[in-house]
Amino acid sequence: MSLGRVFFCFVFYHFFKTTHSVANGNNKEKLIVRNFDISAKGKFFSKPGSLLSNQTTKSTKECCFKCVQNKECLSVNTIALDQSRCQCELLNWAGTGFENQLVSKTNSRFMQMQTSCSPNPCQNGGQCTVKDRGTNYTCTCVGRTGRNCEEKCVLFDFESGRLEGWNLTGTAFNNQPTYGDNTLARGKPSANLKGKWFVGTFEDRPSPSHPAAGQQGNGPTGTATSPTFVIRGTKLRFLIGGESNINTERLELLIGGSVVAKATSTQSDHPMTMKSFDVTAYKGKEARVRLVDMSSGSWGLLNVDQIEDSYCSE
Ligand SMILES: *[C@@H]1O[C@H](CO)[C@@H](O)[C@H](O)[C@H]1NC(C)=O
Ligand SMILES: *[C@@H]1O[C@H](CO)[C@@H](O)[C@H](O)[C@H]1NC(C)=O
Ligand SMILES: *[C@@H]1O[C@H](CO)[C@@H](O)[C@H](O)[C@H]1NC(C)=O
Ligand SMILES: [Ca+2]
Ligand SMILES: [Ca+2]
Repeated sequence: MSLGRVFFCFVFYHFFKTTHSVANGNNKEKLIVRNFDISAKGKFFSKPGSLLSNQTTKSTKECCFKCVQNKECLSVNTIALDQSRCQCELLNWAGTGFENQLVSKTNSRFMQMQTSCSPNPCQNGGQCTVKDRGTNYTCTCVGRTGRNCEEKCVLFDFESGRLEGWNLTGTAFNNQPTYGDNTLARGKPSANLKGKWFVGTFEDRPSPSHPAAGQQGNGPTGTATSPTFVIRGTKLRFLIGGESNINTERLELLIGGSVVAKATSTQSDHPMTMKSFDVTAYKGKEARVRLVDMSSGSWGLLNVDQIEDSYCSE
């Protein structure tokens, strides 16, 4: 990504604002400065529908100047023809992710006017495309959402190895999350975790340096309430396993402190399976999930992992 690297073509442009009446001789004159960044050398930008005009200018700078004068223009291709002439293409496109639209050509340059995409406001690998003549932008996000791709769709995957911001009661969740496939390490079926960590209230392996197969057993009970998040999509998905008993082992969705949905494991077993809640009615609302282990008896355990909002795959 070379945006914002080199300011090559500074254009000072006298702009005569003609909204004031000529009669009072009070035309406002503004000095507009436009910087162009070299986005690619030895290559030009080629995207159907982006070419505004094609002309010959004396210099690269003159080409930039033509661009500034054209209200639709956001970038230029210049191709040096000889010492005193260059082919100047005015383009209506600017943004990031242009690399796969470039064509190699000797003595050519693709330069973009500085816009609201430079520097790229889209986070987490999102691509920026300008709109409203460069004064605004839209982000195309990958696995994220929000205006600047700042919001996660994977809400809780426990991959930090800590229950950061979770509110615990009782003792069942004190040693959570669990590192690795600890049920498998105990000679039981795989927990079917995603990544390296999950929450398993029978397990006791709170770090890689704790021995595999460590267990706290069915005895501990308690709850773990997540930090708040905003519901974006139509579904809240999660992996859930352990005892199949909604009264004692469950995952709850809380809105404004009230339980609006709850789920338990499909069968009393360790492997987690994907379940989901339809959350269409709660779009835009703040929510939390609460994990509940209220049993000390046989199969009194809950496994949970990968709690995600479906928004990014809709
Ligand atoms: C632009 O003009 C040049 C001559 O200056 C010409 O060679 C080229 O084919 C033109 N390109 C397009 C896309 O019209
Ligand atoms: C830019 O566009 C967004 C919508 O995509 C809008 O909410 C925002 O107000 C716009 N900003 C400006 C400065 O026009
Ligand atoms: C944690 O939960 C308890 C019990 O519901 C509550 O009293 C307390 O305020 C909560 N703390 C935080 C930081 O949310
Ligand atoms: Ca995980
Ligand atoms: Ca328990």
